[in-house]
Amino acid sequence: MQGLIVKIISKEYTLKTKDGKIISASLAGKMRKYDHPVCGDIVEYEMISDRAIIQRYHKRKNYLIRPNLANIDQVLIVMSTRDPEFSYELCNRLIILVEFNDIKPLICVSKSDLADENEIDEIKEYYEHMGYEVFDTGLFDSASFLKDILKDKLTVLCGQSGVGKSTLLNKIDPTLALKTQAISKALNRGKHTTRHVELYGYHGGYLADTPGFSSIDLTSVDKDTLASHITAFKPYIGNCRFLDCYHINEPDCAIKEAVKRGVIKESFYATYLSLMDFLKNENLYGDRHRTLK
Ligand SMILES: Nc1nc2c(ncn2[C@@H]2O[C@H](COP(=O)(O)OP(=O)(O)O)[C@@H](O)[C@H]2O)c(=O)[nH]1
Ligand SMILES: [Mg+2]
Ligand SMILES: [Zn+2]
Repeated sequence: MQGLIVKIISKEYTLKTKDGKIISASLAGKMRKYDHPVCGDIVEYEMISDRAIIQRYHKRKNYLIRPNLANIDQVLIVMSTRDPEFSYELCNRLIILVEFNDIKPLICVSKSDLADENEIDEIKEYYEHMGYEVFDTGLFDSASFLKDILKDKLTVLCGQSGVGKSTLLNKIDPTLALKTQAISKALNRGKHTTRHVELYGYHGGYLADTPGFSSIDLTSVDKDTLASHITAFKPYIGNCRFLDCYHINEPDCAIKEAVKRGVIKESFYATYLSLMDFLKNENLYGDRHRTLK
């Protein structure tokens, strides 16, 4: 029988079954020595004397270490115009990390009432021009766009504290805002507490909140393939003189040409360069220190 893992607290797994029931389950003994399933995993379970026992998990579409989740459809990056101030640099880094993990990024510019229209248009133009979807929302908006975005999808919400994530969720479902708030607090207790991830059902899909910006892990990012995952770069991949071009200082680089022509924004490319620099020097930092600050 099949189920989706929606919550894990130590060895206790909570599954949503195919017919919509919520049940608890544990891992089969044979699974304990291997890679454990995580929230978002589709699992096969058997009923063994009234207890659901997870036998295996299905092949994953993608996987994040922190937050520990699988099969994510999209990450909604919430960035406010003010308090805190909009940062292209942070937004770019998140986009690139999300895309490296084969997840679709969506950008939500919040607190649009605190900036003038030109500024919002500039942000939208910047990202839309490179192929990304951008939404904006302010104090007086209903945020109904969010309902459509979340429908039938597993969405991870991320963004610095104070950008307006809870406010946004409150507008579409106050219980959702409360639930994700509780988890953020639990997650922020201390750096080394076990992270408990939970998926909240909404509109046929699921939502997971993340505690903060620095929590997306870099451990899986690979400098050899990073560029080919980036939407803004994709139209130019394969057009460089060298097949193994890193798009840094090689001659006849199609990415650098696109930056010159302004079709890839210079500051976006600069974020790519700083990430590559970080990855190239990773041995200096040590493998366990790859979470981007
Ligand atoms: N002016 C304005 N303030 C907002 C907006 N959204 C949220 N806020 C305020 O920003 C603060 C942080 O919001 P909150 O939803 O708790 O942020 P979170 O930490 O991302 O969940 C609160 O004081 C909100 O009232 C907005 O669209 N416009
Ligand atoms: Mg909040
Ligand atoms: Zn190149």
